[in-house]
Amino acid sequence: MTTTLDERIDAAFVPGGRTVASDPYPWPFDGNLKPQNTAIVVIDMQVDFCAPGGYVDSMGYDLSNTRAPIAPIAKLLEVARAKDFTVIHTREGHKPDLSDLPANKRWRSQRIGAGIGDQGPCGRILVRGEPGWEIIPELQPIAGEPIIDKPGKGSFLATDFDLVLQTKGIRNIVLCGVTTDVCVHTTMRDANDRGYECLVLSDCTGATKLENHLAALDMVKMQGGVFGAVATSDAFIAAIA
Ligand code: C5J
Repeated sequence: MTTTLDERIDAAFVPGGRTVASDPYPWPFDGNLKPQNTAIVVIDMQVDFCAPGGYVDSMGYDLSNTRAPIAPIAKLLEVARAKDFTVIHTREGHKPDLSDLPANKRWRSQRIGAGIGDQGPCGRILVRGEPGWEIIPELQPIAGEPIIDKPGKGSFLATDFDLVLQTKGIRNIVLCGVTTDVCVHTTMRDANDRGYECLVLSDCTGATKLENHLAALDMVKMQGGVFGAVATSDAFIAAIA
């Protein structure tokens, strides 16, 4: 039996369901928010992006922008873990032989004085196994939380991210981490195209420049929520409490 799109939307709707106070619509669209179908995805909270001596620091950017989400994410994870939500972490990094590092990515980073694969204060920049590639101590994964190692900006390319989400029955994704305009956005856009319902937490994300963070949040909200919705972590916590 075939069903129309309207019938599928009606069927997905949970009467009296749970939503987060978010912009531009109460998220998720159908009120179907449960620990069993929702993952908190923490993108690239690594030394290279958030700590002194890492990649972002070597490029000369103000670390306060990428460190701002640390405390809100820590608080969110405490609540989400207590409520049995799935938590997934990602790490951007390349193989030690750099066989998965595109030549243009290396060239551009060398040009700005932070060559990916080159030696820096925290080991070889964005190379798997190096101190700079590790997740920061404040946001260490706990036992059982999947870690997705990705060579690119998005979390789906050359990883088993989609398989992990599908296997766990996840259809809502709550995005945290850095950087809002690069890896968070690339992951969100790809997830959105695949039909995942995305929520970006404004205080749990950060970019290398505040204006870019704000612009990236704004982009989500265009066209009625072209990529999903934006909320604060307090709003999300209130909805799941
Ligand atoms: C970047 C990321 N900005 N995690 N990576 O190169 O956003």
